[in-house]
Amino acid sequence: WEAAGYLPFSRAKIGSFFQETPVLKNPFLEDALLRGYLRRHLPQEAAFSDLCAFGERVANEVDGWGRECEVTPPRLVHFDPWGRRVDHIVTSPAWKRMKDLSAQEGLVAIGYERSFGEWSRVYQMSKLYIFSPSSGLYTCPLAMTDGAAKVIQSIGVSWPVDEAYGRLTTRQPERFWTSGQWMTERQGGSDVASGTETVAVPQTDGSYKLHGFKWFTSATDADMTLTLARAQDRTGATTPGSRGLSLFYGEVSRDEGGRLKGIEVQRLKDKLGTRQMPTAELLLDGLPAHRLSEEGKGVASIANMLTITRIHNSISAAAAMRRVVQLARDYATRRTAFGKLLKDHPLHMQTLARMEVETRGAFLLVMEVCRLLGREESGMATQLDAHLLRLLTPVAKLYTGKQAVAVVSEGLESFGGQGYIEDTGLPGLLRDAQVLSIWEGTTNVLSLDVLRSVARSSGMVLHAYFTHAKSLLAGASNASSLAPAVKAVDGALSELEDFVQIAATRAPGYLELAARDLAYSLARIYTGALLIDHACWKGASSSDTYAALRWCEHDLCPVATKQARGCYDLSTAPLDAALVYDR
Ligand code: UCC
Ligand code: FAD
Repeated sequence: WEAAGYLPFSRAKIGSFFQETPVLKNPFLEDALLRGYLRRHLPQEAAFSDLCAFGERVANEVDGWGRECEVTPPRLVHFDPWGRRVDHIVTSPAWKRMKDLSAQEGLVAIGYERSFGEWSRVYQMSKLYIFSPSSGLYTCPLAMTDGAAKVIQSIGVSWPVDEAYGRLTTRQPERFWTSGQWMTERQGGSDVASGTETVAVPQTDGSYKLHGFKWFTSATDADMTLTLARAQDRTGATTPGSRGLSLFYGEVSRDEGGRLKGIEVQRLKDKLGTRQMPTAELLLDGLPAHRLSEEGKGVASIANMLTITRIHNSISAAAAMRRVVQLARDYATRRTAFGKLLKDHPLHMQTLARMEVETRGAFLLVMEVCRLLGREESGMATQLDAHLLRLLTPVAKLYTGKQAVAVVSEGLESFGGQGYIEDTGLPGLLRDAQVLSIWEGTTNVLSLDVLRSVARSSGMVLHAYFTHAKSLLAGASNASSLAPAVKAVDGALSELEDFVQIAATRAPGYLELAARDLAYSLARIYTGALLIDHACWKGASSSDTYAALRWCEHDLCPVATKQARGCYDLSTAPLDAALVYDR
């Protein structure tokens, strides 16, 4: 043996067995639900061939760039070699390629070209869904860019933002701009109304200069930004709270000496994830800006941006789940344990099937929001659609953000120890998922936004919800294979209606304590109805039916279960606090 050189672990030999790596295949061709959904709603050859070609490019080329972004994170160069302040955020070549690719592929433009009418948003978001986990987080600037274009469109594409609008929505890489969204200051990112200290000093030409400190600004290599500030009156006074906030547009540009105009980049954040992308603290020291909203209407005006970025967030969450499932199922065909492939262990398959069910639910919920957005933007939306869009946007964002962390975490475990190894690329998926429930409104803040949407519409958003969820079930009345799922959703809807009636008679604090469970209930029940509806479509598969049945085994209406246990009685609040601070 020794003479023949067969000793397997001697000197440079490290054994003869090497694990095959999981392979990323075309994410469009690998996704039965995505293709089924599009066959049902957007059966256009042009969309299919574009998504298929893009999927091929993502798997074979773009995914490598995404990895390059992760291992070559941005860095901040404060000074040039001669001591002049330059504040250059140096990004990787791959990050710059992502920008060009995004323009060429129309990843923002598609939403504004509207070539597929009311289904244009579904098409755009399908592309982003395929792209997101390979994008090196470039989906973050794209989300804000899309949000900024939406705000500009809603207030009117005219000076001083007409040029910007053209650049945000172009397909020409050399013209393409990205936008930032600078809302968070040191005093608070959720409570923007109290947290914003930035002042806008009026100039004689009608423009402003902004002075303040923005505590989190992502993708800070952007070309422009939308931001909030308090306009000073003639005496230099500002109005506190939400009523004092206005929306401003500013360009990120440099003077002839190469110095940023009116901005100092204090430092880049050292983050758990999203490391591919710069997130900076910015001192605004006289940033030239234009006011876009009426004075005091800043939050309401930036809400259009929040709607868009929250939808992008939900797409990224569903996409992260889909990616980890795709890789995990591939790995299960390659890895052997206890004498057989992982795919032949029923318990392992059960684990992956549960992840698949969560992923399918998230996908359908998010696509529903995209469908509604597309209807609104193409002038097709009914009042019911508008109410549903308002309610389901925060619901989808908060629910999928949490699901993504759970599913991706389970996904990492399905690779065993390799799931924990940095250069497999897998840990980055988990790190990046963790932010999805924090930025663009935390889970609690969005749960309260759900209550806001109910209050502002005098309950009409809930009326729309019940009406539409029931109509989704109606098509399944003859589908006996789905009967247990239909029964579960129907029963949960009744429980939810009862909850709403009882809650309406309680003190205001009651609903606040129930807000998170209410939002989860809205998400789970509606998703159940969507899965059932999809399983009833003539092109549906037996897996679509199975997924619906499995989803509906969840506690679909946790808010009713907990209400029955007295969880929201006001007496629980001091008990919760006492428990937390028990020493
Ligand atoms: O975190 C960020 C990350 C950037 C990266 C982007 C990534 C995207 C995904 C990428 C995937 C990879 S940017 C910062 C995000 N910040 C937030 O999301 C803030 C979270 N906080 C909230 O949402 C709060 O609820 C606030 C700030 C909206 C609360 O403000 P107020 O002023 O206290 O709230 P009010 O007084 O209730 O509302 C003021 C006005 C009202 O309208 P009017 O004045 O007409 O009565 C509300 O109806 O704003 C309106 N409004 C809304 N309208 C408030 N929220 C909404 C809404 N969601 N939709 C429509
Ligand atoms: P806080 O508001 O202090 O919240 C702390 C906790 O309190 C949370 O769990 C929250 O849910 C809870 N809470 C707060 N209020 C309530 C309430 N009323 N009831 C119950 N619970 C409550 N911001 C930007 O503007 N632009 C950006 O580009 C940007 N990029 C970011 C990038 C990264 C990587 C991260 C992590 C953040 C970024 N942010 C950005 C900031 C982000 O939007 C905020 O961090 C987020 O909105 C939360 O605000 P906060 O950090 O002030 O938390």
